Parts: sequence; C-alpha cells; structure tokens
Amino acid sequence: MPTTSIMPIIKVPDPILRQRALPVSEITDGTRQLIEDMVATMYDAPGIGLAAPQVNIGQRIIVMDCGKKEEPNLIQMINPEITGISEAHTVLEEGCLSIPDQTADVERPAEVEVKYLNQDGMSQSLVATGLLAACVQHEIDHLNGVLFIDHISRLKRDMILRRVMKELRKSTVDK
Ligand code: GNR
Ligand code: NI
Repeated sequence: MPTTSIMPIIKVPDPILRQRALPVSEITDGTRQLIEDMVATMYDAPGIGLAAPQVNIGQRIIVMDCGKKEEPNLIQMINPEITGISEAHTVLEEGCLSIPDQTADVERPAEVEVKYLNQDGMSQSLVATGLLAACVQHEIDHLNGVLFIDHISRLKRDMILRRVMKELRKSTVDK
C-alpha cells in the first residue's frame, strides 16, 4: 500500500527559508515519494502551492493546485525555470503558509512561461496567467530563498514580521 505523510511546515524566521535550493540531479522513487508527501501536505494545510524548502528539503521541487474543489488542477514541477515573462504586471493579494495569517498585495508579471521536469524526468512547459502565474512565481521564489514580503515596501514587510514574531512569542510563552 502506498503511504503518504503530512510534513511539518517551516515558518519564518527559520533560515532554511532564505537558502537557495539545489537542482534535483536524479529523479528517484524517493523524489516521487517526497512529491506525494508535499501534495498531501499542501492539500492538508490547505494551500494552493508548496515548495520543498517549506518542508525543510533543499531541493528544487514545487507543487501547486489553483483549481477549484470540483475541478482540481494539480501541477508538480522539478527544477522549474522561468523562461519568459510578460511586460504587463498585475497585483494580487498573496499569503504564505510559512508566514501564517498575513497577506499583502504583490505586483508580478501577469504571465509567465515555465520549463520544468515531470516525475518521469520529461521536459515540460507551461504558460500561466492569473492566480497560477502568481503562484508559480511565489513557489519558484521559495526555491531561491525569496518570500512574498520581499516584493513589498519595507514598512509593510516590517509590520508583517513584527506581527509574526509577536504571535511566535505568544505561542512559546503559552506552552
Ligand atoms: O496558499 C497560498 N496562497 C497563495 C495566494 C496567492 C499567491 C500565492 C499563494 S501560495 C500560498 C501557499 C504557499 O505559501 N506557497 O509557498
Ligand atoms: Ni509561500
């Protein structure tokens, strides 16, 4: 019987979130198991995307589902690379499982083209717009140690970080 595990999600200020993840050099059964566990962890959270560094794994792997409940659209990427961006930018409200309960408007290219490997090591390409475009850029950022708060003003970033640290202190004193 195949079994999947829900993995703990790493939160700020863990330095792992600021490290650059390494390319997957060989796709093994272990890689495929990790991807399964990441998918289960993303749906459990729930979130629309998850990057391996968020579960303490420094590999270039992301999973996403920006579909609806009735119409899921699971996408799993190994070694994703942005190969094209639109000139047009859009603003979307983003959140992050590693920065609990905080959101901010983030401006990004409206459309991106991404090249990646699937679980069988086959090269794939995706053109994303709308929420999926924001999500795939947010996830690839995670692989480079970048968080959505790096795209907003210092004032807003510091406000969010102060709130997160306050909650963190509260939860460690309580317990
Ligand atoms: O669940 C998530 N929602 C979200 C909303 C707008 C843009 C990006 C995202 S990704 C986020 C899950 C997460 O933290 N992925 O890294
Ligand atoms: Ni995130």
